[in-house]
Amino acid sequence: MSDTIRFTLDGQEVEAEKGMTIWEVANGRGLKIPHLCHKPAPGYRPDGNCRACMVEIEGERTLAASCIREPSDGMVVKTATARAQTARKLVMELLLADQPERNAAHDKSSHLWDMAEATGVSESRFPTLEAERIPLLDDSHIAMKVNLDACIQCGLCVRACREVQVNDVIGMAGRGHDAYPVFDLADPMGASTCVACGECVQACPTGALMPATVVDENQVGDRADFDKAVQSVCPFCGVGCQVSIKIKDGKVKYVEGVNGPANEGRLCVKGRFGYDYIHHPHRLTKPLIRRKDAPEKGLNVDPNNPLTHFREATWAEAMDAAAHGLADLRSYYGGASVAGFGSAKCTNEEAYLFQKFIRQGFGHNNVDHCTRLCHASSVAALMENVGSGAVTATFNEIENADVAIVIGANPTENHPVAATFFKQFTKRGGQLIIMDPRGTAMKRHAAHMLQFRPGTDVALLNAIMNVIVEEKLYDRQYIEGFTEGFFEFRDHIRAFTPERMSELCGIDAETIRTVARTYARAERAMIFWGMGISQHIHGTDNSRCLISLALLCGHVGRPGTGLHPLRGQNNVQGASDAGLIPQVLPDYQSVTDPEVRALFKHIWRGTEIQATPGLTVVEIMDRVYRGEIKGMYILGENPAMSDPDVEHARKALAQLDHLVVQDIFLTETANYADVILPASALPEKTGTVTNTNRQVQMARKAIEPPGEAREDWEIIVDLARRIGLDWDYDDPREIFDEMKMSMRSLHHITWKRLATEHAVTYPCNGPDDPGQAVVFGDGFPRRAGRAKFTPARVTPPAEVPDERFPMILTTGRQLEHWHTGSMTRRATVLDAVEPEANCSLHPATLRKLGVEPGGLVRLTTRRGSIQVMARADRAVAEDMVFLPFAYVEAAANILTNPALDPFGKIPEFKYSAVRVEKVDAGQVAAE
Ligand SMILES: Nc1nc2c(c(=O)[nH]1)N[C@H]1C(S)=C(S)[C@@H](COP(=O)(O)OP(=O)(O)OC[C@H]3O[C@@H](n4cnc5c(=O)[nH]c(N)nc54)[C@H](O)[C@@H]3O)O[C@H]1N2
Ligand SMILES: Nc1nc2c(c(=O)[nH]1)N[C@H]1C(S)=C(S)[C@@H](COP(=O)(O)OP(=O)(O)OC[C@H]3O[C@@H](n4cnc5c(=O)[nH]c(N)nc54)[C@H](O)[C@@H]3O)O[C@H]1N2
Ligand SMILES: [Mo]
Repeated sequence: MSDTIRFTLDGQEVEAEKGMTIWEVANGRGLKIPHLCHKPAPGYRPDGNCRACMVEIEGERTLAASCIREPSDGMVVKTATARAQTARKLVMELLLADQPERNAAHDKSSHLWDMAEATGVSESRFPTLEAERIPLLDDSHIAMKVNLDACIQCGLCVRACREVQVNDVIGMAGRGHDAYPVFDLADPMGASTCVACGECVQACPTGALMPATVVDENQVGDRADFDKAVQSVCPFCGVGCQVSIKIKDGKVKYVEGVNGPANEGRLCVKGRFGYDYIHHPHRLTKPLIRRKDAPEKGLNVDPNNPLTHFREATWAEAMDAAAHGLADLRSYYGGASVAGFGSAKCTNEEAYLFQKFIRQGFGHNNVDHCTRLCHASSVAALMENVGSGAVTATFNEIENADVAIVIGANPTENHPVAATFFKQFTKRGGQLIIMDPRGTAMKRHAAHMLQFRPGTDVALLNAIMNVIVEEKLYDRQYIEGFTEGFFEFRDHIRAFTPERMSELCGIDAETIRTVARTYARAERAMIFWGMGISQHIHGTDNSRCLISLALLCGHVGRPGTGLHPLRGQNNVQGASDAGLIPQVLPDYQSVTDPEVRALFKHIWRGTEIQATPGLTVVEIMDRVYRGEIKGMYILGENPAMSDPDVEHARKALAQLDHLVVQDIFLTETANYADVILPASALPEKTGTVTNTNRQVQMARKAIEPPGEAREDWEIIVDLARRIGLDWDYDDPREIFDEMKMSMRSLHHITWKRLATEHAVTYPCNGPDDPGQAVVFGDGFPRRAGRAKFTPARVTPPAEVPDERFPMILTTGRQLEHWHTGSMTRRATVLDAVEPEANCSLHPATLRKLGVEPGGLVRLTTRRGSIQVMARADRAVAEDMVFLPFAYVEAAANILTNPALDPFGKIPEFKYSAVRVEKVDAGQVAAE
């Protein structure tokens, strides 16, 4: 049977792929058939309910909805007959009869009005139906306004919510013409379980659902009323959603998802509604220098009035102070007295410049960034065993998988758009296996939920691999062809029987066996992981197990298979690629390799690169604490909140002779600065960023930075010149071109391509190749092309519960907040949804403690103590507390353990022994 169909469309013989609809074929040929309930965007199934797209098919009595009708061989289709046009007009008129007048419309430029025009209808002959039959305004949600008088029952919001984002909140109540969308059973939107991804708002063709920022108090608005729309990349997480930022009067009016390779048009609450942090009055708009008469350094600066501690300065003055401070330390104590933390929130070009600034300017490699606190251990294990630190397949490859493991990650909150693809995978029958000590929202979609004991990943994973080895479920051919170390590994794994490991991890042996068989027998399977794997003193061992598991079963290198550590920050992949890592130069080229150093010496005009790997984040902080490092340059990081045992980090920061902080806000870290340089947020600058999928994308300037704030790259270049470097970049493009000289990963990726194509995945094999979604199908970038099995032993956490600290503290994230809160606590919608510092405990634990949900508890570890509101959450194990780290008033990192993984040097954020106590109202007043 042929895969093409031939039929006649408006008198022309046309060819179409099988499975296409008449509407698609027509649209592809430039014929505009009106459509309302049909959204030609990825993920949206045509529904054929509105009849706005009817066409005539020869020999058929009734007209056909072209959005769902597939042509057949020999069919004769006419899109513009009088009959079809009259029918479409009638549909439109009936719909308009019920609409608010156009000049009072919720969205004057709605798709509905466009389509009415296209159909040749401007008003309706029909009387307006009684307005009372449906609930009208629902303004209970801070981000979205619901005006059901404009609803045409097209069901797009339901498909958006249920099928695209798979949040299952919106449904239709009532029947026929009286049907209308409801949230959960019939809650106001604001009281429902809606996670505010706004997909429904983006899908709604009439303005019945609108971004709150677009409509006025009378619910009148116009989505097309903006000065410009700029295509860029979301500034929050590593998914790298492409966005269109609509700017009006110099401010972000609203944001829409664009069909980028990662997000396919989707966004989450932060990416859609979280941008007004860039307009917050706390934005730094002028350089600041610490006053000579300032009080002691510490967390005591009021962001509304920083002038008690700092004075405003001109750029020239501030840059001089910043540069002299660093250069003086260099000449007095030597280059090693200065270290730098770069940023995974800035662009690739900025990351590259920053590491070059430290390496070239100070002659050593003591430059690092938040990757150290993040996937450092995963990357260590991947480099060791696979030969590359990046993902082997994009997360979108889950589309081709039968089985997927998500372990130690909570994508519905932390990679919400990736999560939509995971949920869709389960709807198609894919088997999702979740392994997490905490019940996550994804649990509902899982075939297996292994809620095991925290810190016992090696035990659980080794037991799974024991089953695969004992039952010979492994892929022998793959192991022979593509790996090394299997026999030692097999001998090692024999001791880890499900029965023995079950005692450690708390999952019964039979479940372990079932899961092992499910993964091993899958035709194609993927593994996704996050901080629950990496942030342990055995984080590298945890990742080694995941790698071995995939290798055993040959689940790497083919579509629908792979290893995917979900990268966190919007540009942590790119910052790492660009060399913001103490052991390696750009593209993970080791500083210990003389050839590599020679290459950079050449590109950097004679600079000698130090051959010793530099110090990592926590190691740098320790040296600062000991007084060995006396000056720091910190770009777009907030270690005074994000480092483990943060009181220690804060004391260290306070001791610095000279601290230069470059940020967009006066952060907790900037509180300790000597000079503060006001930078620009991502939507205020142009540059490239690389997401978790290895997709290099172009972020574009949508708006001017506030006041005198400057783009980060400009500030770094200026500072470099002032410490004596002969830098002469005038544009990020020149920096990108220099990066290409040493980075093979950027082969065939040019600035020009990114400017027009918006995204290219690396590795990229040619000027027309969009890049490789799946890698290592024909071997690994290691010796003899083979990946390696590295056995892992069970290691207990650095600190286990005892009598004084009987429970387990685990820290992490919430959907609405970003890390240390600097951005999201200043974003109106996000802060309104999640305004208060909180922790979560099992209801039974709360009862035992005598604490009502919403009451206060005190959490104490060996490092310190905080008070925080406690929520009841059955997802948390009875002996655990979950604490997000976004809140300065109850900073999680006062409590966390700085013990490090020996390979990745990552701290154990996910496990400390803690004491939880009730705080009485009287005590609060007294404290
Ligand atoms: N909303 C939001 N999204 C974010 C961020 C944010 O701050 N806010 N940050 C971004 C960044 S930089 C990162 S790195 C990612 C992080 O994304 P995730 O890795 O999803 O982040 P976490 O919430 O820290 O932890 C993930 C899970 O680890 C589980 N866990 C705890 N202990 C263990 C254990 O011993 N074993 C296992 N297997 N699991 C355990 C926790 O229960 C939790 O569900 O998110 C990114 N996305
Ligand atoms: N307890 C606990 N601690 C953790 C973790 C945990 O799970 N638990 N997770 C760790 C992980 S995975 C990570 S990645 C780290 C994150 O730690 P950090 O990177 O320190 O946290 P952020 O809050 O993201 O800091 C980014 C800073 O950059 C600023 N910024 C944003 N955009 C720009 C820009 O364009 N230019 C400039 N110059 N500045 C900008 C923001 O205002 C903010 O101050 O936290 C780690 N700490
Ligand atoms: Mo991270």
